[in-house]
Amino acid sequence: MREKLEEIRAEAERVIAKATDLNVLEEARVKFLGRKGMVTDVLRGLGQLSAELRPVIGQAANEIKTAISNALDERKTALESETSEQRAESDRVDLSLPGRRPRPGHLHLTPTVSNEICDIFRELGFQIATGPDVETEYYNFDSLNTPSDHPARDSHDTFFVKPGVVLRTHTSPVQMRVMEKTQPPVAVVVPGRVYRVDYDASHSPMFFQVEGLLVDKNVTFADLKGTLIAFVHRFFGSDVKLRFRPHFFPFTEPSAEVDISCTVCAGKGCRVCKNSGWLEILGCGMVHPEVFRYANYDYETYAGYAFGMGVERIAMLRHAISSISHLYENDLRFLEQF
Ligand code: 2U9
Repeated sequence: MREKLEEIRAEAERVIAKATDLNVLEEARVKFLGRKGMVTDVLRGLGQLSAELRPVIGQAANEIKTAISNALDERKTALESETSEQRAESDRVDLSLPGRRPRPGHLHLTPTVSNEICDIFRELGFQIATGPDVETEYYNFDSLNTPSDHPARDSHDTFFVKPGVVLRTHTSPVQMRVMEKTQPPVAVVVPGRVYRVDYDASHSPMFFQVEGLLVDKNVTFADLKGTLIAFVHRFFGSDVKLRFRPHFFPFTEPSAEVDISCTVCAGKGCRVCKNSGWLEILGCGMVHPEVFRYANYDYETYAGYAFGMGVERIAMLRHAISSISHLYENDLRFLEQF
């Protein structure tokens, strides 16, 4: 019996010393000291021993039980400190590593260009005005001298929200609302989204415009030219030439379209300007007397000029961007260039 106990002790010591994790150690405790364990087995059999042997073997079995229990506790403590050391090592923060710099975001090219345009006109004395994207036909067309049979008012060109209500096709209704509330002198630029049923390489159904309006006494076409020349020279450079071509808009008379000498070939002729040497950048004109009548302005006393430009078009010309879709696809490899 004694020998059997010594064998159990030796095996227990071996198993405990080899245990590399706490689960193996728990299995060893069950195997040797558990309810059906090897030492418990010996203690349970003590009753069958002679009266002389019983206390001797009983004492030896209890000593071995204590020894195995102590060995299990020691090994458990050792394993626990090993795993916490390992964890400390794997969690160690290397303070000497360079930090990860977050990439800063920035404004998209279109609002950047819109802000630049507005800033130039602000320096020239204009104020910024804004208004609703959803407009009445009255403000978008009628008050701007656009007759009800004008092709622009067709549902093939204009998005109708419901009869009499449209997505504005230009920011001009904002100028009309400003005139209704303010007496001259008025000098405003109006940035904002506009909507037209139009979609190809140079047109998007929603795009950004900046329009301007100035009304005062003694305003002439020469003032309009001077302002636009100053704007173009500030935005594109002072060596850029301008050309005013007669045009027609219902809300201005006379009206003109403005071309600049090609920013790519300086007027020599290239693919971008289709060999003409010129690029169309905006429209303008003197405010039509009928528009003043709608605004309750005295057209005998006051005169005014107005202009309008598409922001994406200006951005595309400045950066030689071939398709407006680049400005709407949100590909960071494209956008990060600006
Ligand atoms: C009022 C009176 C007159 C605004 C004007 C243009 C000329 C013009 C186009 C340029 C390219 C629109 O984005 S585009 O398609 N605009 O050519 N806009 S004059 O005239 C006004 C506006 C408001 C009360």
